[in-house]
Amino acid sequence: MTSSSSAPRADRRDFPIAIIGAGFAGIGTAIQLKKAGIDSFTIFERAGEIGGTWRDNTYPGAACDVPSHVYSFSFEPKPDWSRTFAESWEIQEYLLGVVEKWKLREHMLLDTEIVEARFDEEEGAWTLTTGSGDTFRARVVVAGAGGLVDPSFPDIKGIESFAGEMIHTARWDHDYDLTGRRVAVIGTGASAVQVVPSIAPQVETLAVFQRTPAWVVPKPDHIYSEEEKERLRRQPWRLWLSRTLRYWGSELFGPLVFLDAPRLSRLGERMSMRHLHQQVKDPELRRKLTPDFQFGCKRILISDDYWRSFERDNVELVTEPIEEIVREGIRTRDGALHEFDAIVMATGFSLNIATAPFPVTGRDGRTLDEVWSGGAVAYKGMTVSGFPNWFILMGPNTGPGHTSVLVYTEAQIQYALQAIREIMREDLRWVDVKQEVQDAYNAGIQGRMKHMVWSSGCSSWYLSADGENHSLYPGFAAEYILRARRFKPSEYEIAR
Ligand code: N01
Repeated sequence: MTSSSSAPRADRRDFPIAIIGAGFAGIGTAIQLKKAGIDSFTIFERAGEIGGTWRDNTYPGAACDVPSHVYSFSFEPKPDWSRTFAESWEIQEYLLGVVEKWKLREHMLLDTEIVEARFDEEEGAWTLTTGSGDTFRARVVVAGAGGLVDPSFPDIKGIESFAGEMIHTARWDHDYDLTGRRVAVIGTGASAVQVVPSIAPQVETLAVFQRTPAWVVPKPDHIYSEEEKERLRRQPWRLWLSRTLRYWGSELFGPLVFLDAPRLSRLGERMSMRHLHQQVKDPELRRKLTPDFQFGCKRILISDDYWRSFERDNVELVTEPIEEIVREGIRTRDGALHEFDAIVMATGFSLNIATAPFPVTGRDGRTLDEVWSGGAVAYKGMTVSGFPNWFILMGPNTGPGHTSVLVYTEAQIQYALQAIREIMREDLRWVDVKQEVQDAYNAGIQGRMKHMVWSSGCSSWYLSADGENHSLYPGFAAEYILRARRFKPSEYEIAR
């Protein structure tokens, strides 16, 4: 950093690299840079601790709905996960352990938010400005700021007038005790299916406000015994096999989840309906919980205890639309007032994939938000024409609907690493993806979208206001990995 005295050693080197964000993406990049012998990087993290999603989402029941043997770094396998679908705290512990092991803290500036980035073509460097006004010069930026970060509060009339406790799932208030309280949960997405069954036994009453029911499938969870963990520790091939089988298993079933193929979707719908029948006895309740959109159009949820929660005497499903939030609670459109001590917002996140994380100014003074005003687009989800030496992780059209996001992230890290090596080896000033290369790639991606189930007519956070999908990758993870496996200088404009 040119002005801060607390800068780590990275800025004394002649090839400073900035990593933005200390979640899975940023930590994975740092490890791979270290492995490649490149030490001149700094990780900027706006929060006071590493972990991203797994630091922020600590609501009761928070867990990953992807098995941990694949939802972990392939290069940092962990044989002793306590269960198939690890809880949030265990994933956070894993990340903390990895950070210690690779001594990444000495590269890290916590509580340091980047608020602006500006590229200098002559110098071939980015100037990053922090919230406190310090500046940092980086030859390359790897942006791993995350896609689902900032909690989204719904635009409900009177939301500020509620006199009780309002908690968002992604910013859980652990000091507030829900025991014996009258609680509402708004939302029925991936966070809600975890928090509802976890708090239901503790609260006096729980009302779940559902706008759209979701397809829910069984969760094949399993607690690993000490013997199993020991076997995985002693015989690493077992862990590798478990990861490999889970990865290819999700690829095999991928089309059921992402293709707009009604016959395939019906298989999923039947499985989910069977699950619903096993969990809920009341036919009227089942009707209310049954989605009317195609399987996979919105994110498929995995739970063995969400639907079952509605069988409890203290849990109610409210399908009447919310009219307004008032001092005492929630008024529904039929005029009924539902009184609560606390409202839990399980209403998701602003989609940070689709916008620049902060003002980013590239060549010719153009900003990323201007360039993305018609929708976020990046070559292979990573590089944007006009923004040289800037690599995005978990960027546009790289989210999976069917498998671990980390397999995509690892491919992106390798791509960025190849580019960094090329820039260093050839002493390049900058590399900037050619506009025509990016356009052709994006045309292919958007062309395939019409065959994807996400475009089959439901509304979801996957889609932008104009109905385009700039979030998910329309295909198999293996195909994305193949496409991202090589950084090709010929696809880039190069300045020496
Ligand atoms: O949020 P969501 P989430 N009135 O946006 C409802 C990841 N994740 O936090 O469907 C009433 O999915 C909204 O209703 P509708 C995962 O990628 C991963 O649950 O729009 N309701 C919906 O039901 C996931 O997709 C894990 O009609 C309102 C809910 O709020 C993403 O995070 C775990 C409303 C929001 O659902 C987001 O999941 C958890 C209103 N005004 C999350 N506004 C893993 O296990 C919104 N809703 C990896």
